[in-house]
Parts: sequence; structure tokens; C-alpha cells
Amino acid sequence: MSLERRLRWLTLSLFLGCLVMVTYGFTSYRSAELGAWMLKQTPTQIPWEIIDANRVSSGTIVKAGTNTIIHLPIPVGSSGSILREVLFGNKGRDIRYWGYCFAPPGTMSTQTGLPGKLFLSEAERAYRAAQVQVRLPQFTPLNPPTTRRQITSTRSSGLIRHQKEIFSEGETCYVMTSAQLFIGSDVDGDGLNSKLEQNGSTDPNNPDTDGDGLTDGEEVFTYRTDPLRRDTDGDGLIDGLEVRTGTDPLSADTDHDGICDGYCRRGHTGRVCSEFSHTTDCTDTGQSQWMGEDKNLNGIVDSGETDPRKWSTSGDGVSDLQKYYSNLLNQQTGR
Ligand SMILES: [Ca+2]
Ligand SMILES: [Ca+2]
Ligand SMILES: [Ca+2]
Ligand SMILES: [Ca+2]
Repeated sequence: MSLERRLRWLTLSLFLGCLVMVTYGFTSYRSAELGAWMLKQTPTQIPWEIIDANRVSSGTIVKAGTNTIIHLPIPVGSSGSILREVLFGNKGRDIRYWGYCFAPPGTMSTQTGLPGKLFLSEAERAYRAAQVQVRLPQFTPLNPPTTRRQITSTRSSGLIRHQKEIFSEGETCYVMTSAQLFIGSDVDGDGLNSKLEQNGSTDPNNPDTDGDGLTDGEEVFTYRTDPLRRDTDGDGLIDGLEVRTGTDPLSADTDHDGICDGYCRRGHTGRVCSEFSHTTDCTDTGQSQWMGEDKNLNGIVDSGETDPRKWSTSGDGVSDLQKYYSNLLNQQTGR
């Protein structure tokens, strides 16, 4: 048998195996309703898709409303594993999804009735917790049996509960989502999976693409800065230094005193520009002067500088900008 034929058989066997396991899982719930529903609906009405390890590795999309089997690649992360949120593109708070990963052969638990450990997105858990119906809703893959009634029930078996946050390389998992998910591996360990790195043109093998001291994942999810610009707000201070010293990496003038945090000038369109700005907006008209509170861009208030976090550095009620112009006037008039 050729390699190609063998692979085809392997995929078909896996598909049928998954189908049997999913059906087994649902039919062993105390509610026979779900199993019957699955048998009736699968596979003719809900499409199936198998995503191989190569596609997960380079990043791909899990379609909504599709029974999806994903194979996690080796490596999947920087340490042999990947967090659920990173794998599924940090959308768990907005998108309802759930699934489970198949347990290694011989270790299948019959306690939960499903062939592996379960995961539910934050949105799915919140949705389930908010359900207050006394009657159980109709079960579907997008409506797994985790109602409030069941969560507060004293029964411990047969319930879908969140059990899994860490995914290991080489695992095979089932996932069902209500909206498309951008999934992928994270070999540089920056918290941004390969699909999101592709979408944002960052380097999937470099945790800090622009070299500003913040990882690509921190920039996208935590600070909302641009992972491709060292100095997102154009005030001359690189993003990582601003986070460390307590100025706002998204505001060129953190303390609103009229002087930018680092060292900058206005470009011909009025945009704040620093030495890191290389856009046409920053073309020098020769009319705007370089100004700034931390002129040597080292994150320290040195002698002769003002504090970019204080409107009035000396605390005398006169703004740093007013002081700047007073000093300038004094120098010009020789006082
Ligand atoms: Ca990454
Ligand atoms: Ca960065
Ligand atoms: Ca900056
Ligand atoms: Ca300022």
C-alpha cells in the first residue's frame, strides 16, 4: 500500500474513531436525549473538519458551527505546551466555544462520559452560569449540558465542566465554536499564536518583533501598542521603557502639560514625531522645534529635565510648559 493510501486510511480511521468516541461520549450521559440528538444530527447536518498539525503550526481558522478535530503540532509552544487562550487566539471572553482533548489510549475516564478532558471558553462558562431555566434546554454541540441547574446540582458525574487550560504538543482535540477562531502554535512564546502573528505581520519566531522591550503578545493584548513600532505614540520613548517608568505608551504627553514625554517635534501634518518615526507624516518642515521632558530618552528625570508624569514637576502650580517658555524668555532677554 502506498504511503499516500496509508495516510488516507489513517485519516478515515481517525475520523470514524472520533465519531464513535463523540457519540460514545454523548450517549453515556445520563440524558439519552443528547446522544439521540447527536446520532440524528451527525454527520449529515453538522459538517466535520480535520485540521492537521501542519496547519495548526502555521496558523489557521476553526469555522463556526463545525465539528472540528485538531492535531496539535510538535512543537506547539516554547515549552512543550500552550495555554488554551493562546492556542485559540485570546477570544475566549467574546466567543463561546468548547471541546475536549482525547485521553491517551487506556486512560479514558468513564466518569465524565466524554473521552478526555473538557475545556469551555470564558464566554461559554459565563453563558452557562447565567442560564436559570428549570428545564434542561435542548442539547446541541453549541449548547452542551452545563446549565445552572446542573452546575448547582449535587450530581458530580455526567456534567460538562471546564477542566483543561494547558494543551500539550501532539494532542488531538475536538472543538465546537459559535464564531470563527484564529488558532495556531506559539513557538516563540510571546502569547500571540501563529495565525495572529500572520494577520499582524509580526515574526512568529521572534517574541519582540520591533525590539522595544514588550513582547508581541503584550503589545497586542495588554498595552494595545503597535508590535511593529518601537515608539507607538511618537514621543521618542520606546514602548517598553514607557511601561517600565510609568508613562503612557499610547499618549505622547502623559501629564498633559503640553510637552511630550520624551523628545519630539511636530511633522508637517501636525503629528507628533520622534527619531523613530519614519512616515511621510513626519517630514520636517523646518518650522517645528524639538522639545521634550526626557530629552535623552533614558527614562530618568535628569538635571535640567522635567518629569513627564507631572504637570508641574516642581509642584508650584506653574505648568512645565509655562516654565519652559519663561526660561526661554529669560535666556533671550539675558536675565
Ligand atoms: Ca508567537
Ligand atoms: Ca515589541
Ligand atoms: Ca513612546
Ligand atoms: Ca508632558
